[in-house]
Amino acid sequence: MFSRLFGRKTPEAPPTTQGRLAYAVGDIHGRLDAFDALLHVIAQDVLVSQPSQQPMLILLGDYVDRGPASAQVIDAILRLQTEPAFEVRALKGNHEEALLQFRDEPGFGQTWVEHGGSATLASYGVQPPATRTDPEAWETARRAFREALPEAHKAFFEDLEIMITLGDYAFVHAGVRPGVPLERQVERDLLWIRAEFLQSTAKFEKIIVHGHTPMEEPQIIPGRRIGVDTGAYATGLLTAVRLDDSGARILQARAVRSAA
Ligand SMILES: [Mn+2]
Repeated sequence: MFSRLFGRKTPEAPPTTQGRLAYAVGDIHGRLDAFDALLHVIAQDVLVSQPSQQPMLILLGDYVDRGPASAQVIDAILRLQTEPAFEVRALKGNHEEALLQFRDEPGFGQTWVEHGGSATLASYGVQPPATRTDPEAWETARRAFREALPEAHKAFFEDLEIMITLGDYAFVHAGVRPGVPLERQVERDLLWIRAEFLQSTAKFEKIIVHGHTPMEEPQIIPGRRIGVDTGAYATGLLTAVRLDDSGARILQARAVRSAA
């Protein structure tokens, strides 16, 4: 009788995080002010939640470019990694890929600055070339950037993850290619994909938690995906999703001084 009672399938069982409390944070893009504000909101939530295990803080990538404090955001993440409050896991975004590409290829600088790289260079105290088409000036800037990049930052950028899984969730920067198993996904798609992923109706293996494509409102599409990029570099509004075995809930914070 009990087996019949308990064996009954719950029709709407929420997806599981295997008992963990986890927070996934959207694209920070150099907005240390918004990141600090959101960390405060998350810390308050942890206090109320009283998790039995260390909560996870999953950062969805695009820490640098566009906003004014890229290097300082990396410092803040490195500091969090030394503290016991969270298990910090950091994903690689396409902007971290661009930073590493410029470090190795000065010719890429011209493309990088079109996507916000000047702000990153400035945050490391490096002046981008006045003439963007001058290869020698770019080589000079690249050398200066390599010298300005602290060893810990270099290791941070090189060791970023491309996918994190937890229970029924998979965390990536941009999305996944529909129809391809998670274990066969390629880095290029995980860091860059947009429309093919966002517009897909194919079934994904897990619920995909992602950033990369800014939206006015975070998106929770039950059983499919959760998008939390709210364009913090322009809006000052940074978004996280809080996940545990009871489901998903959005947490947000706005920087005190918004650029919008
Ligand atoms: Mn991105």
